[in-house]
Amino acid sequence: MTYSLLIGQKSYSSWSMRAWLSFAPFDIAVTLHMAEIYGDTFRDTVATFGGHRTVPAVRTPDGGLLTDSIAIAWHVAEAFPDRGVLPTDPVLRAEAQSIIAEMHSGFVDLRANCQVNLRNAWAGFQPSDAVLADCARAEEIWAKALGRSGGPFLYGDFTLADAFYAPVATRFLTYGLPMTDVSLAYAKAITTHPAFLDWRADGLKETKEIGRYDKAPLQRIPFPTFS
Ligand SMILES: N[C@@H](CCC(=O)N[C@@H](CS)C(=O)NCC(=O)O)C(=O)O
Repeated sequence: MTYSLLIGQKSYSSWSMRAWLSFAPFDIAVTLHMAEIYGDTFRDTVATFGGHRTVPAVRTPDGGLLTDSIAIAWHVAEAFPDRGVLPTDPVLRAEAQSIIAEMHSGFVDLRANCQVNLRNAWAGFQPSDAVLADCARAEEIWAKALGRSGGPFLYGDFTLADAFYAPVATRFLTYGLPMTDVSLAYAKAITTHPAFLDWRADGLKETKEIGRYDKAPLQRIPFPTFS
């Protein structure tokens, strides 16, 4: 038995991306199941899986149920202590746990105004002061961690902290939000990680757009990619 993970559309579901990146980069086998967020069958699909109203949800091999992304992350950290999912140094580990929790409960204005979209970017987006304040806090967190680790990820190798900040980094790219060179290098590291590339490639095969995430009359431009 492996883990079962219920996700939303890969182009759009930021919380699902976090859950996927809590397994795949650490070589933890997981079977994916799809529920179409904002689709007619969403509630029923989630309920049939055993979840509660939202994705992601995880069924563990021994029958446990996790219905929130931070619970999934903490479970992975507990169940796989030798996979480098969190820093081993106790001080860095505490910091990583703190910034994961901050991401999970915060960045409200960035999340509300800049929905994840891996299909395309938008030209001409004008961020509010509240969005810019969230961006500044993300960049502050990244600059501190990357300055210490030397990158490419927050604690050197990819950890759960990167899983949680991945959809923050992609929002900078989708909305052309101003970013420092350090943040851009981090966004490049995230979006060229093999687990992210697999996720996005699958997302690009999804045909249906989510109308409420459409930013018209802003112009669609290609989502930035890096080699
Ligand atoms: N706090 C939850 C949030 C999950 C969440 O809001 N998921 C969105 C998809 S990205 C969802 O299921 N939306 C559908 C809905 O609310 O009906 C978590 O961390 O897992």
